[in-house]
Amino acid sequence: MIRRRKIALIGAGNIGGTLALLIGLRNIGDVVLYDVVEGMPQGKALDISHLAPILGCDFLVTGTNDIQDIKDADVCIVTSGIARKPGMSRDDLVKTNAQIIQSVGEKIAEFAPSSFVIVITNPLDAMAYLMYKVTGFSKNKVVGMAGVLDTGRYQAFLAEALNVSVQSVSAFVLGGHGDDMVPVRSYTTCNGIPVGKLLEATQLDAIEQRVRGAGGEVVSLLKTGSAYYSPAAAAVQMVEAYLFDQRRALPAASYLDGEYNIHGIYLGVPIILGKGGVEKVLEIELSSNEQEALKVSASRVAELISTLN
Ligand code: TXD
Repeated sequence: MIRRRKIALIGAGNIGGTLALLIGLRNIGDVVLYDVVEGMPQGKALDISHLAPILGCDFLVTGTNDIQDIKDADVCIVTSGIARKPGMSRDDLVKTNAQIIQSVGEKIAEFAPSSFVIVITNPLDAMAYLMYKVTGFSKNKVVGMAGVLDTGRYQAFLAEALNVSVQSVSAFVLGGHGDDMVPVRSYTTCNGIPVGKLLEATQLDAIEQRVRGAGGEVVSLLKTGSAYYSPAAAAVQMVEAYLFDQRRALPAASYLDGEYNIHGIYLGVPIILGKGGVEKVLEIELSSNEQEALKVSASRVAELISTLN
């Protein structure tokens, strides 16, 4: 029987609302927008449903304050939680957001037990780990979105410096979604040409530092919250890889069970994403600096996760 795909957006704030729009525009599936704020998801859904005829996209979008409406979703994208304000680190969100993720995870397990879960809520790696633990889902069905976003930032800055199309830059950012994330220069190219052959090392250092701080740069400019257009776009890339079984290679926060000599945490690594969720974690050779940086990032994530237990 042909069944329309159902995507539950848990959190209908800045990212959730943008996700509903992008999913509709790209005809990925039907959307249920859920939030605890009375009426807000319903208002956003109604508004988006009015654009469907204008732009010719046939999809159903509904808003709700009843979590049971996520029932039998194929994908759950979780943005529920508070966002950073200027002066806050992602880690400052852990106490509040952990409680929210705990309750949301229990509901996902109850109402959407076969769904693929993409966590966006910060601090990302710790929240993805908590979601994995709370839902009891297999490790390949719970993933965190950050690497695609951080890689997009790296690509954008490099394309600007090289004065080339963003489509000519292939980049990689691994590690935790924090100030110690790891832009992997040794695998970053402009149409196959290693960026180290096109830009000075000092220029690349500055770009990579800007990537690490890009989230904070947006927060300090917006003053009222954090980035949402690019995070939503990054999650859309992951939803499409899963629902369309693209077997796409991309960086995402995944459960490590010995890969990269790291055990028992979520961390941004290269994966293959397809209909089975995280089909495979790709273990790639890193330079000694990159290996060390990944280890440092992993220890920071592990430290934050230890505060959850
Ligand atoms: O790359 C990444 N992973 C990050 C993630 C990129 C940018 C933003 N990052 C984080 O995503 C950010 O730090 C937040 O933790 C989340 C969501 O960011 P967003 O900008 O969408 O925050 P909003 O606009 O505050 O939306 C959060 C919504 C808001 O409407 C709340 O009412 C709702 O979450 N909320 C809940 N929804 C459902 N269930 C519960 N319990 C709940 N609590 C709050």
